[in-house]
Amino acid sequence: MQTPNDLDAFFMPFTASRQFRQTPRLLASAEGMYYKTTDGRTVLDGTAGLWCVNAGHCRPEITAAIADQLGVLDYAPNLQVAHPLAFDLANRLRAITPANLTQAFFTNSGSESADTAMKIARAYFHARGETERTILIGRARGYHGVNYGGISAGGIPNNRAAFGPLLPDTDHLPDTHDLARNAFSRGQPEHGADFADHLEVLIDKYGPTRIAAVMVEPVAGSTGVLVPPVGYLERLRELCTQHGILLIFDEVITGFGRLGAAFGSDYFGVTPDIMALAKGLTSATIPMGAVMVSQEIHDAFMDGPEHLIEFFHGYTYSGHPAACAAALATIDIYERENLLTRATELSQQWEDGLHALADCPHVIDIRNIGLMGAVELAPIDGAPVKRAFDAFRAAFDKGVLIRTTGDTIALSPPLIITRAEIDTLFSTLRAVLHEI
Ligand code: PXG
Ligand code: PLP
Repeated sequence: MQTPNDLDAFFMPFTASRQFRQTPRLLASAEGMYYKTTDGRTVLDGTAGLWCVNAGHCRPEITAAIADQLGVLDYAPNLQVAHPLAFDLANRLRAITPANLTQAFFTNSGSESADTAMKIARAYFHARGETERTILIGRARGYHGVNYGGISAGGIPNNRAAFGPLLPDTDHLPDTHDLARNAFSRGQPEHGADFADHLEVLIDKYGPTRIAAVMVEPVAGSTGVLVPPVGYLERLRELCTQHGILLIFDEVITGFGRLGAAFGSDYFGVTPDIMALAKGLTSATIPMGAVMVSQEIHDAFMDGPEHLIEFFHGYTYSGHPAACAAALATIDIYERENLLTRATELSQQWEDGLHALADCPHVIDIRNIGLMGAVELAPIDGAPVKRAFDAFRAAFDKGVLIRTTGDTIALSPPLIITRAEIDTLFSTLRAVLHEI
């Protein structure tokens, strides 16, 4: 593959693009745990692409399923007509997600899943005649994609600052990051279940009948792997149930084995009313997301004359045949290779290897859960973000892809990673931290 000689026409997502165009990093191909660059170098994928290539790259069973499907039925709408694979996939998801989640709505990304989840929550209360319940509560440092619902409920300042006014009737819980009490926790931090109690402050502020839903990531990923304190998610669930508020888990990252259980909900033993999925659903081969809802939520829509549309929402590509084929083949691999629980076997080595970096320069916190990890660095005075970005570039030059957010390095390899590759990942990171 030729390196493009004019990089100007592509308006790049979330990129320091002027810097990028001076020293482009271009990926040409991938297999298993590795990318190959356009200049022929091999790069170990420490981030599963963007937290999404859970089954590893270019798995022949998935790519063949997609190719075969495209040769048989390239596209069919699922509006008023439909195709069988969408039902097959919905049934498959019903079987592997928590038992109370029974219907799947299909989207094309995590952003669409997050916005769809919020729309379902509001429309559910609308259908029940509780028309005052419109407020959507997210969390500081939460990431729910980049559409207007997602950035309104989300809590990442840079993703919100330039785009206002945002959606009204949104508010936020505080984030659970507490360096003073919890730095260098292994797994779930001990302190901070009480951060959930802030929901009571919001219920007091708005009144008991105004809040429709609380949406959180079970583990906040994009903001730098914030692991929920022991008891926190349980407390949120309890308060939501007590006050008639729907609990939405955004499992776009934590779904499909990232923590060592099929879903974060299974890992923590806390069940939401609505679950947003994407990324690992197709191991990122074809863009696809899904929103799982409970029978009760689904049934609230099944009212009125039978010839009328029940939910005025949907995408041209909801349940696209190639995406359904990709998802079904991906779930086959997850089940055949026990990938959804594989992180459990590797998590002790992962935790030990990661926390061994605590003696490296600049490190102020290390966090881990399942096959997610974060190394938080002290910012350079007057130049926040630069230190982690220097680490990213140095790691790439040494043949390892990591992800950075703020001054935190985030890691989330494909679930097929070997023990030797985990060692390589951390020894490279050690060298990087001593070099920058
Ligand atoms: N919810 C969560 C929890 C996510 O992590 C989305 C929604 C949005 O998904 P889409 O498919 O619309 O991107 C995400 C996506 C990063 C990074 O730097 C993370 C994501 C996307 C881009 C960058 O960590 N997560
Ligand atoms: N914009 C226009 C003009 C459209 O006609 C449509 C869909 O028909 C959309 C946006 C939405 O596109 P999608 O369904 O792919 O999200």
